[in-house]
Amino acid sequence: MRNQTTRRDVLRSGLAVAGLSFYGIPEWILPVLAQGEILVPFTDIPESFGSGALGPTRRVLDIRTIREALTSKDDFYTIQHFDQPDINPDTFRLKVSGLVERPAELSLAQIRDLGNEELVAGYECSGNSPRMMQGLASNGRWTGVPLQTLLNHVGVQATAREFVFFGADHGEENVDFRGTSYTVDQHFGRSLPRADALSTEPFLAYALNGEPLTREQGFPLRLVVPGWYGVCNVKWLTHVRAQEERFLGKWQARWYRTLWAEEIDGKISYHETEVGRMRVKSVIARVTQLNDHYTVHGFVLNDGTPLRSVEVRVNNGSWQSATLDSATTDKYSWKLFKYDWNGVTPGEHTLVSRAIDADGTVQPSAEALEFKQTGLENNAQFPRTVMIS
Ligand SMILES: Nc1nc2c(c(=O)[nH]1)N[C@H]1C(S)=C(S)[C@@H](COP(=O)(O)O)O[C@H]1N2
Ligand SMILES: [Mo]
Repeated sequence: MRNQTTRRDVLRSGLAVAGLSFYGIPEWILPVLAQGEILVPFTDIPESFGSGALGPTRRVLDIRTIREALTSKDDFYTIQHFDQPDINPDTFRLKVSGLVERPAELSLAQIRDLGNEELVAGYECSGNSPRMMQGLASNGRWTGVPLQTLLNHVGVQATAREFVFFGADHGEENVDFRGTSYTVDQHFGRSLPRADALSTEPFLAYALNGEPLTREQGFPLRLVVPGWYGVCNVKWLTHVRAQEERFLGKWQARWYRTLWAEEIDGKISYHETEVGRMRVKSVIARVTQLNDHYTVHGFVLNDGTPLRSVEVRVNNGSWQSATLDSATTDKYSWKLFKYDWNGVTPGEHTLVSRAIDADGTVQPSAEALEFKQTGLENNAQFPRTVMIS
């Protein structure tokens, strides 16, 4: 018998689990406003939802409070899988091993001697979504050393194909192999292929916005891979290993994957991809009123491809151009935008934004993203509702 399940049913089935909450339910923090400015209330924020601290070591940014290019260290979202290790900076060493000419163990002072450069980069957790009111995203100015400088310092062998980055944090993990489960202690680890690792972009950061990293941000050293999802930015970085084999650790090969359905010749086929570069996403963060003037504010994150446009649409009208903030033009910074909302009438209104990059990639509508079966990498357009009184 032919399977009668429709394409839509197949696609929907994968979405069923996405409704589960996994971060808890804290309190909203009241956003700070400029003088005279009134925050127009969103009517789409579930009462059960909150931002701020999600327990001692996790934090969501209330995106209605985004006023400046950089997120302060105390607001910067934070998340990780194990406990936050407490690292003594005096005894800290970054180990570089494997297929390098001169394996090394570098102190913090030696790393600082390698370079003192700056990089503005924002990122979001690949699990960021409407459910989290898009608050697993932030933007910072990092100080540190390009990874390339470190790799030149130790000398990379020709056979090195994969570069693995381990954090000091670790815990018991199950590794399943054909019906047998091995419970072993593992460190958080992520990898980059040679071309990406040797590019000028990945960055070893020891400071955020001019101050040493806090413990939750990965003190004393972390990796920042600009344009990639948060998971790639290994915190408490203590070991870089160059190897020939592909790295198949849990956080690389299993936990951070996306299952896609694809229609080929009228048939659905499925494939899985790793979580890597950020998919272009714009988000409306707040709406303000100053006298009778209304402004829609938001941000865009992507893989660093220049943006062609950011657009806002009111009540299913036509897409209108928003203006990008000149304070956020760095390649990997998030881009803040504003839209002057004219002709506002009392009542409830729906606002949505979309970003289009220079390659013509358009931020998808939720419907266009139905081919994505699993919850990560949700860059769908995010309609917001506001009440004008
Ligand atoms: N060592 C280590 N680094 C890690 C993680 C982790 O669990 N351990 N979590 C990753 C994930 S999933 C995200 S979203 C970012 C969050 O970085 P932040 O806390 O600085 O915002 O850290 C990444 N780096
Ligand atoms: Mo994440």
